[in-house]
Amino acid sequence: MTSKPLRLLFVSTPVGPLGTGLGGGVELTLYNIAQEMIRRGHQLQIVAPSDSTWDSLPVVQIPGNLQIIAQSQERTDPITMPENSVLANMWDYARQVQGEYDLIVNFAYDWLPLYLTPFFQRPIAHLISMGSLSNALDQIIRQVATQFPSTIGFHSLAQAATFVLDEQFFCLSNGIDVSLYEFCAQPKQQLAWVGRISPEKGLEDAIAVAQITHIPLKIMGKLQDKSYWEQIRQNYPNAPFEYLGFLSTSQMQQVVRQCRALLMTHRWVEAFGNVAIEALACGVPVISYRRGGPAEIVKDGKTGFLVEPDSIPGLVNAVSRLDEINRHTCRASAETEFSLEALGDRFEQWFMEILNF
Ligand code: HBI
Repeated sequence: MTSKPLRLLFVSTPVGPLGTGLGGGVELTLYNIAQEMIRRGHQLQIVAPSDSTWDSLPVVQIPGNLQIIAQSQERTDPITMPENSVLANMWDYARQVQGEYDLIVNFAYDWLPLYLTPFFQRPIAHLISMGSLSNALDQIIRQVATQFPSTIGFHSLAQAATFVLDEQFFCLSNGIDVSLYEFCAQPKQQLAWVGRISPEKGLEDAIAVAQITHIPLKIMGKLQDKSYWEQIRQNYPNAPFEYLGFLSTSQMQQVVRQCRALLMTHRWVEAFGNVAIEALACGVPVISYRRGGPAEIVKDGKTGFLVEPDSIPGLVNAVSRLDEINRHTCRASAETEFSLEALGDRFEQWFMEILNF
């Protein structure tokens, strides 16, 4: 606990209202850390796009047009802003109320809040939720890291490394409410894949594993790229897989906990991999490409297996070794390293560093 309660303003991602799954992993992170900060006695206000459905937390809903998702743009694309931008509107609101808060926390992976930092009277902590995708964003992140040391926060060292920063940054890892996940000792003969269905997540490799091993694959997550999904279905007409849609955390963990393993087949440097710690919390081993955040979460041979990136034979071999993993070890690693308690400690440490406590 910091010496005194902090007054915190959390400004959400502009790609979708909270509760729709459009915000991907950063939505879950925001929810978890907001809950934990309130539990610790801090005052909290969340600012998010209209139609957010988080009734259990204090959300100011801001109208305006959503931002294009950064991963759909080219590295050299100029920064784009729609007319009546919800991102601009959220930050205009933050400007107006900043005097009521000790610290503002930015959850958007966007240029504007970073550029606005020196214009604000209150410090802004930036949680960067993905690896490097855009030259313009990389540059403004480096600029803020230089001008405002330790205000840039990442989820993993691999993610931070994609930005080539000399300056100081803070590594938060991530965390979940482990009590929402139920341990399962005796899984069914099935595998899980959870994530936004979009090319950077490499779903086709997991389906190839299902085809080769004849182990049914349960797919969960937001169907973000329909043409990509149709392409996969055409390429693997007979593979044993079932798409269950975008499920709530409790519905998702009900399915994942009964699986022999979670497969992580991402093409890009996954900033962290929330689904990995969610699976571990259910006692489910994680088989992941040795790439990005999951490589800092999975203990190879202990809580799952790290596989040579993009190697389907590597994934298949790891599936054949699953009986070497003790499912209790998976649960224990979630409880010690990735609990809300552990996450809250890291965020408070970050806030105190920024506020020079
Ligand atoms: N794109 N422009 C933009 N802004 C975001 O905040 C954003 C995004 N794409 C994906 C995303 N956030 C989240 O799904 C990931 O950070 C987890």
